[in-house]
Amino acid sequence: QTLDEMRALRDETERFMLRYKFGMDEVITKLSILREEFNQTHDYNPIEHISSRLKSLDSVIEKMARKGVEPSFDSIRDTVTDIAGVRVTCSFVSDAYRIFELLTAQRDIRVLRVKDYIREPKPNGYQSLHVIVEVPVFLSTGPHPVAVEVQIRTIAMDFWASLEHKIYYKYDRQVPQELLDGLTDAAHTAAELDTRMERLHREVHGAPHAASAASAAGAPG
Ligand code: 0O2
Repeated sequence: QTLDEMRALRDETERFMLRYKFGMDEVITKLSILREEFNQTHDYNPIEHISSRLKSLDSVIEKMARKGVEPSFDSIRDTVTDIAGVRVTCSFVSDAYRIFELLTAQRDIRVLRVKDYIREPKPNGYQSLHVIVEVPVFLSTGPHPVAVEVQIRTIAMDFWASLEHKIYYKYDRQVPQELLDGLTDAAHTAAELDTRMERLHREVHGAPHAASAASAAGAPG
């Protein structure tokens, strides 16, 4: 490869990744607007915290290798749908579904995939509502659709997931069974806490019952 070809590949890679950052920024703006508007109009804040991360190129390549797919810009676009990731932490389960509905109902948002691990937790107890949305990013060359993974969860779910994630990496993915059992047990405790907090919240505010993503308007799968 010539030096010019290498430079061209580097530039194209940077452009490719930058689009995901822009997509992420669009989604964060949408969520921040909802959060601010809720605060102002309803004097209530369903969103506790919004965080985001762009997957590193190394992690993208590692994921492609794990999936056994030859990396190209097209194959990465189709295979790695969580290059841009936004995490929304809500107080209550009903808030998580509410944010999901409000975001996915927006006309420039296209829902590509929904995984409702709140309704159906993973065997280890992991709970979270995942939605991959496609959002248009307006560049000088015109609109470009970008996929962004949004993870919506409660504080209790987030607390559990962050500890589990740390343990998983501390043991290099080989966590002793006893610890795994302890984590699953803790996940059940977290879910129970969410149910109790939701009930108390409803008594105070008369908030609606928790729905599920499957019943939310316009959400496929
Ligand atoms: P990181 O380091 O958070 O980025 P896919 O992306 O479709 O190939 P998968 O597993 O089908 O992979 O997607 P899924 O189930 O929607 O999960 C993707 C992300 O959810 C993970 O990203 C984690 O952030 C989170 N997640 C899923 N399962 C667990 C779990 O058991 N524990 C914790 N703590 N987080 C989980 P990454 O890229 O794996 O990791």
